[in-house]
Amino acid sequence: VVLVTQSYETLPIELESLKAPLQDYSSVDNGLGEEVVVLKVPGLPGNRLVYASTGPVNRDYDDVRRFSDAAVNGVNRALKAGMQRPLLICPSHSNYEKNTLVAALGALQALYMPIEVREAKVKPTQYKVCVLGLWVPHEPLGQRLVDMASALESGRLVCRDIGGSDPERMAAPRVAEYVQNLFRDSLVQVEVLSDVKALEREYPCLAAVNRCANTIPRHQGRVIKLQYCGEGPIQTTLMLVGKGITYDTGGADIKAGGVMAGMHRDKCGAAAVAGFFQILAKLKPSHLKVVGSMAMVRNSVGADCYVADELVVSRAGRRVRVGNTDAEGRMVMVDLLCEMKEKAVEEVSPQLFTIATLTGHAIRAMGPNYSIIMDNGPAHSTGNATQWQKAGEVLGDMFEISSIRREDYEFHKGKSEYEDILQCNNLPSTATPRGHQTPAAFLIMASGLDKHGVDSDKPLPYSHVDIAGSSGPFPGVPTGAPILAMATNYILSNAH
Ligand SMILES: *[C@@H]1O[C@H](CO)[C@@H](O)[C@H](O)[C@H]1NC(C)=O
Ligand SMILES: CC(=O)N[C@H]1CO[C@H](CO)[C@@H](O)[C@@H]1O
Ligand SMILES: [Zn+2]
Repeated sequence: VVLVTQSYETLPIELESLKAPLQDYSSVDNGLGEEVVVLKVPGLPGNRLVYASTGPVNRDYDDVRRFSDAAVNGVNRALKAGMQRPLLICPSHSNYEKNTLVAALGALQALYMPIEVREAKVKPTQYKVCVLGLWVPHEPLGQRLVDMASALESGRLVCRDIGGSDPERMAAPRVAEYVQNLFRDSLVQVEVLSDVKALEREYPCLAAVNRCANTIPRHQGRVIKLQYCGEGPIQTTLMLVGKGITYDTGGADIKAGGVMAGMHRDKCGAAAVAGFFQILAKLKPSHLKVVGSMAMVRNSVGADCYVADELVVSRAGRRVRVGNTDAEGRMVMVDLLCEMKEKAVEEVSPQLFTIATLTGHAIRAMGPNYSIIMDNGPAHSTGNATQWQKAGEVLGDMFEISSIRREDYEFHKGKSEYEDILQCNNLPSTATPRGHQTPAAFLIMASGLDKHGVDSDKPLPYSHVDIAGSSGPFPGVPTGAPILAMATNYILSNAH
């Protein structure tokens, strides 16, 4: 038994029997509320109890992540103790409607095994545990909890597999293969574009980044298109573009001084898009249509790499001056966003998104554990960023909100007659004021979304999501941000 709770004093009546041993133990250890402890409790399954307290949950500044953090610690301790069949008990808490599910997701995060390890070991008997049990007071609650935790976790697993794996295992062609296998016989349609001529024609900014990697067959870029269409009349259409840089060397403005390590994680935006589709495939929400594009490209250095100063004409017909090849994320997404914009006019209530580990500045600004969301005019006027932030709080997938301002547009205006738009300055985002906001303005300008503002004939709500901070630590395992917030906002809110 792994018990995750704020305080054993307030355990519900069904768990009364766990109180006495904890009371007894607390008489010799004041640290019970802070450290994870293992107690011998005769009569319990396995005769032992792991107690992982959340500590006091301060409603002024704490949030439901206290429960997932405690579950991670509890399960890790259980693994150390050699438990093969942990039963997670996290009784409900009056301030957090979904704290039990959040704890279950924390436990599952701790039990994740990287795809490289799974593929090398093959035998399920070598997984971290045989089974994870979840305790609930009534059986029907249990089925719902298991279904929900399994569906959400399967999406995060896909996200971690793609986002967390090394640049060869998850090179673009192999990501395409993984995604095709994953969605075979599901409601998600997959289309993979690999023809370099077609990529150059349809997505010139993406093709510029891909030019160097394209000389090495196993590193060649892919655009992976996904589509899900739920039953019943469609009420909302989500259009998602994910950044999938399988490795970011920085290009010829190369990442120097030891900052290149970890850059296989630059594909976590596209990985999140795939993960969200996996949740759609499992939960099959009605009235919802989702269209996704994963921009899988390697930003390599070599004789044919794109360089600063080049002029590239975007799909929307804007002449873009490359300022820094390390600003490749916006390049690979912008023409896919433009294509979404073209399609959006035929969709029911479309909402467009880019999801990307885009800027170091996002981490500088908000710290490592927060996604940042920024609305364009139409999305801002309906309060979409605020809605995402609220949805994120339910399962502990946290957001900060930023605003796109006039300075951000000004920053990307062409500096001479040669170009309409400047892609980037010559500094890293961390050394640039408003370094995480300006790329959103670039994406709006170079995709032509600026023609779909609040005052236009056809306003299109668009939000840019920067997950550079929240995607997870390296070394370490990707978090799966922001798919829990997305699932809460667009699937769970309708289903229950
Ligand atoms: C981010 O969250 C993790 C997990 O809760 C925690 O271990 C880490 O200390 C946090 N980082 C910062 C800088 O707060
Ligand atoms: C909370 C909120 O108003 N969300 C909005 C997000 O954008 C779509 C499309 O414009 C609206 O329909 C939602 O109401
Ligand atoms: Zn880069």
